[in-house]
Amino acid sequence: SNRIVGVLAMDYGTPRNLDQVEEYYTHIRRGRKPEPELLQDLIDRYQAIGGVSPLNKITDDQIEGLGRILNGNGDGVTYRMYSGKKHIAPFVEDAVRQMVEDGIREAVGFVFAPHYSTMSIAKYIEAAEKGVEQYGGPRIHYVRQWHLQPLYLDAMERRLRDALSHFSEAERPGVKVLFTAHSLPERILKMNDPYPDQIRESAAAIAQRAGHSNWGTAWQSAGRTPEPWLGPDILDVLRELAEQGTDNVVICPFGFVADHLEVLYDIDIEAQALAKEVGIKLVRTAMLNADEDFLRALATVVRQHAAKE
Ligand code: FEC
Repeated sequence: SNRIVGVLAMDYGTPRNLDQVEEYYTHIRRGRKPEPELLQDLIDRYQAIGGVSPLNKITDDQIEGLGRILNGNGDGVTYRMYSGKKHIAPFVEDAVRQMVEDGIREAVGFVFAPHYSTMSIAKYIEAAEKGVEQYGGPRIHYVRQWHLQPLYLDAMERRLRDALSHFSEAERPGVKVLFTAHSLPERILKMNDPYPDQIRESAAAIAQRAGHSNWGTAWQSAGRTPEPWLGPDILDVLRELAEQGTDNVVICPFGFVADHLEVLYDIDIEAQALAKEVGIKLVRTAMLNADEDFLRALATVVRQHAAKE
């Protein structure tokens, strides 16, 4: 058949160069310009990871690879890929407009983040629906979460086993595995947000697959705002583990899929520096990036949602 399905692949977005950091940060803060100190602090973090985040390139590679897999099995559907970013152009709304211009009538929308929150995934969906209203279509089926997709769990299990292999067999049962995701303002708890439960259940599933019972969860990268954020923060957990005599830790930042600032700086620079200071050997699991095993997980999710029509 000639069925054409648009695929709206949404991600956070990152500045393409240091000159774009202010405009990007202002968008994240919903139009409020950051104070000069906050801006400089963010520029310093980008500089510490080489001046620019690899996120744009990785997202492009993911979308290309996903399109190749989706269109490679001759299921009679042609999938057209669209990239929409949350905080930098091309924005989610721009991608929706492009779909309309291309004559796309039905689409699947998903976000490159596994867990659902009213303060994360729901915001992407709102942006897309704003575009749908403004430009007149298409009809979009949204993937709200994919944190328990079996191929995703397999892919994470593989990376967790690799990380654990950096420790001797004798050490391994004592290695504390910490699954981390982006913190959110604590007020999500009052809204009965599913995010904390989804973090817990997917962490449990991955730990179980890897046969590792010594694990916990922690939050990372809390925003620099006055309101309280979900804790415990990963840095506090590392300090506490060191005090209790734990020498070996694996951090699995499974709330993210790519090597970007929140991983390359917050874990690889900030958390590593603290680990060194308190005498912990810290290994991070590899990110999924554009690896085939991960893209197959996403392709499965997209096909399932496309079949809903
Ligand atoms: O450039 C890069 O490589 C980094 C990209 C990046 C990703 C990312 C993921 C998530 N965020 C989430 C929530 C928030 C909330 C605030 C917030 C602030 C920032 C700032 C930068 C930033 N985030 Fe982000 N986040 C990335 C980058 N994020 C830069 C601003 C400086 C700072 O506070 O550190 C707070 C907003 C406010 O101030 O009011 C809330 C969530 C995710 C994971 C899900 C997703 O990918 O969408 C949730 C990648």
